[in-house]
Amino acid sequence: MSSPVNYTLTDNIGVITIDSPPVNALSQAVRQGIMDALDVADSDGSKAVVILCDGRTFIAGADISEFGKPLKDPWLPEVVNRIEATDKPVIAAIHGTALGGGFEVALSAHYRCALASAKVGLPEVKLGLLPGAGGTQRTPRLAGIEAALQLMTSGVPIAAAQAMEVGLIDRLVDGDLYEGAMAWAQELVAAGAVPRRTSEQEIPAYDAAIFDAFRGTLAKRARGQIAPQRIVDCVEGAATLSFADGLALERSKFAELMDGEQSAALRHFFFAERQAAKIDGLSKDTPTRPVESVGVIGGGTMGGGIAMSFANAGIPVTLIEISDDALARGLSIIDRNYAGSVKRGKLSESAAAACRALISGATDYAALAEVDMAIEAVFEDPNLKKDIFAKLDAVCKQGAILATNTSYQDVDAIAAATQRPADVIGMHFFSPAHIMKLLEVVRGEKTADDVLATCMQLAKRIRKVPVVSRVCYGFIGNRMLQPYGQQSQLLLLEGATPEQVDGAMESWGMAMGPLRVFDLAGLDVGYKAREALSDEEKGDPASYRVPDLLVEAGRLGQKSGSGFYSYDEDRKPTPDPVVHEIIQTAAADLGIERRKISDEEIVERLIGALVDEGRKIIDEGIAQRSSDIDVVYVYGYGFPAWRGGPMYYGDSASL
Ligand code: T1G
Repeated sequence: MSSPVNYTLTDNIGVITIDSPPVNALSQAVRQGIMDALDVADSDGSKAVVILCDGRTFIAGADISEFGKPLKDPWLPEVVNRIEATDKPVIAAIHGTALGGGFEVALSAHYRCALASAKVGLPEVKLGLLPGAGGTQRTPRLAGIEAALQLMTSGVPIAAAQAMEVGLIDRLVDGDLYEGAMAWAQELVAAGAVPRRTSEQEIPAYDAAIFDAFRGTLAKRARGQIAPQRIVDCVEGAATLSFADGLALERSKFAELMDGEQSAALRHFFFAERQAAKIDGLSKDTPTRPVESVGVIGGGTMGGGIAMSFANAGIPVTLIEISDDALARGLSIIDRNYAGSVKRGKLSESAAAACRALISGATDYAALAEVDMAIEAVFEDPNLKKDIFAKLDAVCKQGAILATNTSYQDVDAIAAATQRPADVIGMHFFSPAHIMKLLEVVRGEKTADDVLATCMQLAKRIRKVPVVSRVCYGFIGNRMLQPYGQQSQLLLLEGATPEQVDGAMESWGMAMGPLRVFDLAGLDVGYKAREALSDEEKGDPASYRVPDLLVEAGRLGQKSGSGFYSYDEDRKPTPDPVVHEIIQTAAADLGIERRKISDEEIVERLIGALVDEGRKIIDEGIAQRSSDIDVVYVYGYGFPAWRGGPMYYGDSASL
């Protein structure tokens, strides 16, 4: 099989071109190809060497699919050290995203240029790893300690211009990258430039206190995660050891992480997220419908956030409300959200204004006659939803996709309210909809394949992570939330306090404990939903007795200043003795004897509840695969990705 690495000698410049779709990952063949090309370059009279890639991007990292298998020679550290040792100038020419080992290849070159549109980054930490091919040693020598720590512990890529500012890139190329890189190589040769080896450069001045300060920040920001702390150790090594010893330290820390549970879980999750976008049995070239305009019905918190998600992707939106006042309120929520995004630096003023300009409002459904998609986002009243879909059926053009944002209702029953059930689908966003990445795409019995394919493609366009669900009460995420919530209530009655339950789960890695989540969502939501159910449908009274008592005492959660906790004006939760008494009274009424409960029991019962329900969801064919459920819980419910997701964790912990 031909090598994915091509070498040519052009005008006394050696050109190494890597062409290994989809992202030029550093597979064994690519690593070997680079070594072979360098052998030729050593003796062909070339005056300099340019390394660049064909296809969509410069090298996007080590080949993750090789991880966990016996590593084959040449190892990447050997390749990058070989590049740096070359006795003539080596220039890396970057486009797309030079990430991980790909950027380490560029760092081992003597000079670096890039298109302005390129990005560079060291995202290994997102795989529970650290840059293991010299990145922890070369980055601080070029960019300084602080920029290096920030780049590697965040794992977030930076734009080429920013990289140039900190010294990671030397030159931006306008126009054709190959032409620009070759011209620069000739300039360097003409100027008598020599190999400028990063390993021989001194670390720029720094404050030794930075390392422990960073460790402290990471202990909070990346609570429970090992890789960020090891990155600090390696960068500290770069500052205090010789280059060779620093490399040895990096190698040993890398091996420790690669063999660890957190990296295995994060590598699982990397592929799980990409697998979730694939629909078993649906051909990759299923046609899709154009979606160049969208209507959103309902201008509440969810409708406003959904409208913003589309506007932020450049898709015009018509927001429908029942009156001018309601519409004004809806649009003001959107204005407030954009102002918040600008204040937090997420969007520039001009970008926010451009997105906002794409959102218009109307109170007459006739405004939806030409939209390509209409998304209903009103409150969870099944009859109201059916009325709305009957109206959409009458107003929207043929071929328009009719979607509901319902978080648990029967999409098939909603579809039956129209003459076009094949055009109906669920698109369940998560609050706040303009921020949360998860999108449950709910496939009805009659949903057409092209409608499903369109929504999966559209999800990526509006920067969401789609997961397909079949129809059941609560689909995937909210259905699993029920037994999880019930267990949390039983634990309270049996002896735990809200702060113990939440503390145990947050120490374990959940972004937010269950009771804080319920206070955030509003205890009155569940209370109202239960009012519509019979006692039999409500299930075990113990699973909702305390929330009912709290709501009846006016404690609705954050929105009312108290729920399972009391909240100050900044919504900071404080344990509340009143709640402890309510719990103890409820336990007595239910004849439940209270006892001391360990954190371990709390974690085991709550995560076990998620896993058990997840397994039923798989057995019933509601989710395509268990890794899809992992994606739902990490992106929608704050489950720690470094534990792989509930199903991965359940299997690995033999729950
Ligand atoms: N290895 C193997 N396959 C990869 C890959 C990689 N590094 N990156 C992407 N793919 C596959 C992916 O599975 C998918 O396959 C296809 O490429 C398109 O990806 C020693 C140890 C580059 C920004 O962490 O962030 O280097 O599903 O759908 O949205 O220090 O892929 O089509 O069959 O994501 O346009 C460090 C991971 C590795 C970068 C493109 N590098 N990749 O995003 O496409 S560790 C990373 C990404 C390392 C060294 C260490 C993204 C992307 P399929 P995609 P995209």
